[in-house]
Amino acid sequence: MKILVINGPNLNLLGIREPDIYGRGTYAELCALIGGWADELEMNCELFQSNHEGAIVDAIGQAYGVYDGILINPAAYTHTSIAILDALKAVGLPTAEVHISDISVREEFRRFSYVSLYAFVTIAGKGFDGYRLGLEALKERIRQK
Ligand code: CA2
Repeated sequence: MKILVINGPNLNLLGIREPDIYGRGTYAELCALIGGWADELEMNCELFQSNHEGAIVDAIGQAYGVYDGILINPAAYTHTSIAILDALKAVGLPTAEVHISDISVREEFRRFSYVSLYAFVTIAGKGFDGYRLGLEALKERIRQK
């Protein structure tokens, strides 16, 4: 089972600011955790991070026929990007959305997610553990197909 894990803008900067919201872990630590969880779950995960909307759209488009599912934290593009939503719809892969913080209790502009209009599950507010929960949900969903 091959999963593309996509992290959006500024997640490469995790750990340097706002530890009360995002924790103290760095992006490198998050990647190592995802790698360990993927091994435990016997899933093959590839990690992709970009600060550019078009690069994320391209990565989703290129996932077609290569991956069985997508785990995505679109970061700020969550709340703005119809292009990412359309790319996900176009490739039609099972997609789990994850947010480190609980976007439902933060500023008003973070409460709406375009990606959640396509994702079969949205996990928010569980910190880095949300990525493990997202992988588990994807495994179950892809198994049932
Ligand atoms: O909670 C999440 O995972 C978010 O997707 C994170 C985004 C934010 O725009 C979304 O509303 C919720 C922000 C990602 C990175 O933000 C940083 C902030 C300070 C220091 C390092 C990264």
